Amino acid sequence: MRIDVVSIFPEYLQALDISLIGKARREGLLDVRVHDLREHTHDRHRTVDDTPYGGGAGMVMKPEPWAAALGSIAGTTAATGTGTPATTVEHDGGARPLLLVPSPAGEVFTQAMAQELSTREHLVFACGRYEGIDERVYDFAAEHYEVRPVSLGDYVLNGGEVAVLAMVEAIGRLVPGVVGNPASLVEESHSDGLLEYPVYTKPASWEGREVPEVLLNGNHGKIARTRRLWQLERTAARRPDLIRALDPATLNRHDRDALWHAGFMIEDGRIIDKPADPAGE
Ligand code: 6GU
Repeated sequence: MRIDVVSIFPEYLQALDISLIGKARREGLLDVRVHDLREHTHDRHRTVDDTPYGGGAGMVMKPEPWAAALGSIAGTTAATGTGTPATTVEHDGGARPLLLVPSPAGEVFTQAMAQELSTREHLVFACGRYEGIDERVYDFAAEHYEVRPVSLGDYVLNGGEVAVLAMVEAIGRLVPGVVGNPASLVEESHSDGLLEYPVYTKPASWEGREVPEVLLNGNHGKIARTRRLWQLERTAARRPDLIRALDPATLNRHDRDALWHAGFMIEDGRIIDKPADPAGE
């Protein structure tokens, strides 16, 4: 998989040299290329921003450097600014690369999205700073890319770089060969719509705290059922929104029983909150 990242702070992306993603790059599984947006400026100050039309706080990223950077990555000649239409050179993979634009105004990035993106040939990330990138850049980019604004969640970062680190790690680890033991991708949080069950290691007794007995006696059927129960209990307590989003058809009798005890019920093929008990027990 090829991943290009465009940023005015390429040093931020140095974290992609280390750990699992760094190793995958050295092994040739991930071809990650970081680009400095300022390389695509032509003035002495290497200007990438300007004041917003219509007024308002902060600065907006200028379109020309973005067009040049994204155009060159897409294998095209960027618009010249003289009215000459861009000359399109066919992208090698056939399918257009995907341009992911980190933004708190984007669609929320999820494990399901990471799964989908991990099958793509070429991802490009455009890290905005300041109040954002001139909106016309997205329209321009749509001639060469499939454009998708993505958000990590409902909070604001100063720029896209930290979000790209998170997304490249989430996507890259799903690329075949990047994680040594693929089984570890199966039983982790969000892979089945639930949070992961709690895990324990030696010693069995530590600081007066015991590892749950069921894990010690080798009854693997019972362990699997207990772990599933723990997943449902933990998800109900921490992320009731994920419980409500489950398909009841995927739940067995034990699951339904656990969810009943956690305050949920199934009605008309949907999982809903159990009404408060009027007797008030
Ligand atoms: Cl992806 N970018 C920025 N700048 N802020 C964010 C975000 C992304 N996700 C949440 N907040």
